[in-house]
Amino acid sequence: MNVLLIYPKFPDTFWSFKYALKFIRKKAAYPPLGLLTVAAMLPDEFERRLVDVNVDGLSEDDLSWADFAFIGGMAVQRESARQIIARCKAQGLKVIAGGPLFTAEPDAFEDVDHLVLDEAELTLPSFLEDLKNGHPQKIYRASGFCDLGHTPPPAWDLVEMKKYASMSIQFSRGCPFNCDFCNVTVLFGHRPRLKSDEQVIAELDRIYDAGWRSNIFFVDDNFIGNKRYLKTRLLPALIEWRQDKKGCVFFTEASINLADDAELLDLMVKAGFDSVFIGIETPNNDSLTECQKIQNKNRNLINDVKILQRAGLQVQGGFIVGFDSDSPSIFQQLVDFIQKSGIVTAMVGLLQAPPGTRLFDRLKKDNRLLGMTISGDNVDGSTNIDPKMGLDQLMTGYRFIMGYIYSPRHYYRRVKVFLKEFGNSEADTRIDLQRFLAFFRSSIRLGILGKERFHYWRLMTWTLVRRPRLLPLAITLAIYGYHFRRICEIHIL
Ligand code: B12
Ligand code: SF4
Repeated sequence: MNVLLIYPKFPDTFWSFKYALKFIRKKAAYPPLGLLTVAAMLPDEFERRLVDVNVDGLSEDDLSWADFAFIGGMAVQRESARQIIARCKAQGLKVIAGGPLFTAEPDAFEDVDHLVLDEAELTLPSFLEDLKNGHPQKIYRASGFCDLGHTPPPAWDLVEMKKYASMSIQFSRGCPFNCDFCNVTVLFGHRPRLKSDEQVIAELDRIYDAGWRSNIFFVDDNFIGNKRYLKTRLLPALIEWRQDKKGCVFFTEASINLADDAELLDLMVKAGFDSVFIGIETPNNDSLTECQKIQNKNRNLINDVKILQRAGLQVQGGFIVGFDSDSPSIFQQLVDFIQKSGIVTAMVGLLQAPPGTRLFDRLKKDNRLLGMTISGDNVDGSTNIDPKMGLDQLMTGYRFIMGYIYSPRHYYRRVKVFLKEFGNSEADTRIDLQRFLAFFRSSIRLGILGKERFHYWRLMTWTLVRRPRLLPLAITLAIYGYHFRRICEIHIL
């Protein structure tokens, strides 16, 4: 049995990092961890090949080799997934699909032969059993959530790591909070489920033994969902693991209450974390109440961000505009917040209602949904909601925010605010060949040809004089800025 695992293409979005990846000659930011995990669950007698369309073409040879195509992905990959399914069907392949896109929208994929939905740990065994017995069903669903203690390590032998900017690992799924626009708790539950520290270390060993010496993304919904386990088991194990390792630094996603726990913060930095993505959403307390993001309420959010930055974590932030409680003053308020906080990577999106969320149900009842699905890209200025302030005003305000925060002048100013604040992290600050080449290419593209050239050299000079250790980071952020600006120019402004 030959199984071809196919990961559809990401369009050019904020998250694709397309324009930044060119500077470091990488094809994609992250490998398809879901498909690699599924691959590891297939019986040994199955031959497996992986084609990540973001790094390699899907060839006729691949298609004619395969008996089955296993396709996974998220909503933003919808169009590419459709095209791939059509090609596979034209070739006579049986198509098996799973992962977030298909789990959220199974009815939209009539032509898929077998929809193996929810967590594969729960549904794949029944499909494989039925396949063996010759009567596989159209759809497999699970009612509960799996125990991650039984999830096998991803099949890393199927990817060429050097084509990616970062590797990925998952420690937990689920989140203890309950924000009404978020489908994480619908998909993965409230009680964070964990892999053991032994499992995580074994996965890291595989990645390291395969030669990887760079960024590793802990793709958890909320890394700090179980603080006790982190403090007593995982972080001490990571600290020990890193002692004789080179080059590996971690980043993850967490909730803002990380700023309240100095011990946890200290352990994370010692364990090698140098950045964290946080859903800040809005400085408007009424909007936080509206969406039930209670953990962000009644706090000095800028101060919280500074605590994290001083401790040695770069904070990337997710922001949303378009809540019912937002008045037109929110646009300026948000811009001021972002500039002051020194959150360089600020992902601002319009409020969207993903199917399955409480927000979706509420707006559906009120007849305020403009569409039953979301685009899947939270930074493209689209929404399926009829906003209270009116779509035109919201879009004008949104364009103002994006134009402002990603203009060279304000972007580079923000980088400096951040670099001034950034404490000592375990960040890898060596100037290796890849970094040297990135500097060389950025000097030409941004420092000579780019309209940001003045800001670019001013930042590099300032960093060299005041924070020389952070020069590689300044270069990386300049390159990110170029990517964000290009995406804004093409899709939003
Ligand atoms: C890492 C990640 C990313 C990475 C992507 C890396 C990559 N190349 O895949 C980045 C940062 C780029 C990203 C971006 C976004 N993401 Co994202 N992301 C995640 C995250 C946190 C982890 C994904 C992961 O690797 N999980 C680990 C693997 C093991 O799990 P898995 O992929 O779900 O696979 C399991 C099952 O789904 C299933 N499965 C998966 N594939 C297949 C295939 C087959 C054939 C079968 C049978 C089963 C199967 O089996 C696996 C084992 O159980 C998830 C949340 C989560 N907990 O999964 C969100 C998630 C996938 N992202 C989501 C969203 C919405 C986004 C963004 C819009 C931003 C945002 N708001 O978060 C952007 C969109 C991208 C863009 N604009 O380009 C949603 C997807 C919703 C949907 N319906 O598609 C999720 C579920 C989070 C959420 N908010 O609910 N994301
Ligand atoms: S804290 Fe983040 S992951 Fe958890 S429910 Fe809220 S938005 Fe979703």
